[in-house]
Amino acid sequence: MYTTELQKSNQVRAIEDPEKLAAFEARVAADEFIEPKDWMPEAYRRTLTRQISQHAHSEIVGMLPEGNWISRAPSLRRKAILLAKVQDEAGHGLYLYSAAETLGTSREEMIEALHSGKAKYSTIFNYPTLTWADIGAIGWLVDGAAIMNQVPLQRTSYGPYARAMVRVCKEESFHQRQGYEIMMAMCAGTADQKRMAQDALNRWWWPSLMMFGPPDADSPNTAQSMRWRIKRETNDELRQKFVDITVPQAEALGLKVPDPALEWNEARGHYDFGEVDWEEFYAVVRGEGPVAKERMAARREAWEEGAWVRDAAAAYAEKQAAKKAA
Ligand code: FAQ
Repeated sequence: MYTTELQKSNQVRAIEDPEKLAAFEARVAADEFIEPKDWMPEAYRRTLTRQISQHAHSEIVGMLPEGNWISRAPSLRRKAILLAKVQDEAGHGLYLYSAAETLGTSREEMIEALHSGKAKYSTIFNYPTLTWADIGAIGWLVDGAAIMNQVPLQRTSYGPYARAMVRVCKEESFHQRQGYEIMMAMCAGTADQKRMAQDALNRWWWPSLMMFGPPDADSPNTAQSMRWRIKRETNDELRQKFVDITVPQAEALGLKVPDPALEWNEARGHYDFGEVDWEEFYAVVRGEGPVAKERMAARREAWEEGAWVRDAAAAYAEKQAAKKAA
C-alpha cells in the first residue's frame, strides 16, 4: 500500500526544521531554482534522486531496442542517422547521472540499483523492435512522448535537472522528426511498407501512452512533486496533450490509431480515448515485460565488459593527480 499524500506531507513536516522548510517552499513558489548546495527537505532529495536516476536508466536502456537495428538500417544515410541518435541517448544518460550525483548518490550506487532490479526504467523499453518500421515508430511516438514529458521539466525546480533538460529536449525533437520522416517514407512506399508502418503503430501506441505513468488518481508521487514543482504537469495532462498532437500526425500519414474509442470531443476541445491496459503496465513495471530479461542481461554484460575502461580511466586520473602533486 502506498503512503497517502497527507501522511507523506505530515512526515515531511514532522522531520524537517519548520523555518528551513518554509523558506525552501517560498523559494520554490517563487520559481527559483534549487541548487545542489542549497538546503532541501530529505524527501525532495529522495524524489529527485529517484526520478532523475530512473530517467538516466531509461536513456541508457533505451539505446538497446534501436542499437539492435544499426547494422540492419536500410541505407548508409539511415545507418548514420540512427547511430547519431543512439549516441545522443548515451549523452542524455550521462548528463542525467551527473545531475543525480549532485544530490549525493554515486553513479555506482545508481547502476547497482538498476542491475539489482531495485530502480525502475521506462516500461517502453521492454518491448521488442521487430521491423524497421519500429524504428520510425519509436522516433515518432516514444521520442514524441518523451519530449511532451520533458519540455515542462526544463522548468523543474532543481537547477541541474532543468538545465540538462534544455539540451536533451533539443536533441529529442530531432529524434522525433527523424522517426516521423521514416514513417512518411514507409507510408509513401509499397503496400507492404505501409502495412509495416501500421503494424508498428498498432504495437507502439498503447505502450507509448503508458510512458506518462499511472492515472493521476493512482499516482503516489504526483501531488507532492507538483507542489515542489519537480513535475510541472500531471501524468494525465501530458498523456492528453500527447494524444491531441499525435492523432492528426497519424491521419496525415494515412494510418489508423488502434483505439476504437478515439473520438474528437468538441465540448472538451480534446480527443476522448480508450482506457490503457493498466494491468499490463504494472506487470511491465514489475519486470515482466516481453524482453525485460534480455534488456537487463545486455546492460549487465555491457557493465562487466566495460570494467577495464573504467579501471584504465581511474588509473590514468590517479597518475595525473600524482604528477600534479609532485
Ligand atoms: N515506466 O507516482 P508516479 C526516453 C513508476 S526517456 C516505469 O506517477 P512519478 C528517451 C514510477 O517510477 C523515458 N515505471 O511516479 C528515449 C513510480 O515508482 P517508484 C523516461 C513507471 O515519478 C527515447 C510508480 O510507477 N522518461 O524515452 C512509469 O511521479 C527513445 C508510480 O508512478 C522519464 O523518466 C513508466 N512508464 O511519475 C530514449 C521522464 N511510470 O519510483 C531512447 C522523467 C511510472 O515510486 C529512445 N520522469 N512509473 O517506485 C517522470 O516524468 C516521472 O518519473 C514519470 C512518473 C512521469 C515517468
